[in-house]
Amino acid sequence: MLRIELVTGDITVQRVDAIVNAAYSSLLGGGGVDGAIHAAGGPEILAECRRLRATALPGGLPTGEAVATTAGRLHARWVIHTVGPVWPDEGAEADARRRLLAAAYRNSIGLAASLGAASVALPAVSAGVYGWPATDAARVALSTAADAPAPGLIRFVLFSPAMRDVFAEAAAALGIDE
Ligand code: AR6
Repeated sequence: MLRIELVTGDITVQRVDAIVNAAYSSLLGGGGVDGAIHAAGGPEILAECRRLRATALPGGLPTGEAVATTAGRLHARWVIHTVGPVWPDEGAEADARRRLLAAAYRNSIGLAASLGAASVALPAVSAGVYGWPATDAARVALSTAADAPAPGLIRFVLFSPAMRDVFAEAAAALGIDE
């Protein structure tokens, strides 16, 4: 049975098996939730990202894909790094980019499940620096999560009450119980 939760708060303090990071493709850190996760989790996470860059991912992590590292000092076993797409300036690009945003969620949740995680916390990927409009971001996030093959808990951790409200409205529109 899949449970979807919407909470307002800081993803770095969640007690779940896996925490998803909205990363930059270099995996070498950045601002926003990425910066917060590295700051709270400590240098072990960055060290493992650097090892991945030196081995499996010399070109960085492609948009829409996901990779796991240690969660360092966080109350989780894994950080799952994914790269969301930047909101396109041209409308014609929107559908292709939207598929990439869905892929980022699907691959993150799928990787968490395959590692054995029973609970996963996710931020609003692409809805910050990458400029994705909140309502659309919420719709993509929730519809993808509702289709996830994994049993267990999917918790969206929204940084502001306003973003939580947007997710709650999208959940209601999609008929998703939260
Ligand atoms: N907990 C939960 N959500 C947070 C937190 C937090 N501690 N901090 C910020 N958010 P963003 P993106 C929210 O910009 O748009 C980075 O520099 C934030 O309010 O972190 O995917 C990376 O290195 C917003 O709603 O990610 C990349 O270069 C959401 O998390 C780039 O930004 C996502 O905002 C990725 O941009």
